[in-house]
Amino acid sequence: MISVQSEELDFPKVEELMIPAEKVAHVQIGNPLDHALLVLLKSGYSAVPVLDAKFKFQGVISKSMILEETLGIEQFELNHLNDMTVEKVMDNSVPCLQREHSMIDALHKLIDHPFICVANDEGEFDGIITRRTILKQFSKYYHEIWKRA
Ligand code: 4BW
Repeated sequence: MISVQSEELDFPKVEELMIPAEKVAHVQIGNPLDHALLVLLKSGYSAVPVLDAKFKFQGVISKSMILEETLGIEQFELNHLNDMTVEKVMDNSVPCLQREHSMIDALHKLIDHPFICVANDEGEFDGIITRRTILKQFSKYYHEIWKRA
C-alpha cells in the first residue's frame, strides 16, 4: 500500500492543462444543423462547444444529438437539417469551469463528461479541458509516487 500526503502533490490549475480556444473546433448557436454536422464530421470529434456571436459559451452539441433530431418515424430525414439551428438541439445544461479552478475540480466533472468548457467571469469561452489530459496527468503522478515509494 502506497501512502502519500495530499500536500506533497501540487495539483495544477485548469489554465495550465486546458486546450486554448483557438485550437478548439466549435459551432455557433445560430448555425444550421447541416453546418454543425459538417464541423463535427470534418473535425472528427463526437461533440464540440457551442458559442454565441460574442464568443460566449452556450452549451455542447454532438453528432448523436443531431442524428436523433433527424430521425423520422421510419427513416433519417436529413433534408430537414438546414431548417433547424444548433440552438434547438444543443445541451445547455452542461457544467463549465474557470481557469483558476484546480485539476481536481475538473476531475470530478470529467467523470460524467468527456470534456468541460472553460469560460471567464463574463462567460467568454477560453478553451476546454479533456478527460485525456486529466488521465495523462494522473498517470504521471502515479508513476512519480511509485518511484518515491
Ligand atoms: O483529432 C483527434 N486528435 C487526437 N490527438 N485525439 C483524438 C482526436 N479525435 C479523438 N481523439 C481521441 C482523444 O483521446 O478520442 C477521444 C474521444 O474523442 P471524442 O471526444 O469522442 O471526439 C479523445 O479524448 P479527449 O482528448 O479526452 O477528448 C474528449 C472530448 O473532447 C472529445 C471531443 O468531444 C472534445 N475535444 C477534444 N479536443 C477537441 C475537442 N473538441 C473540439 N476541439 C478540440 N480540439
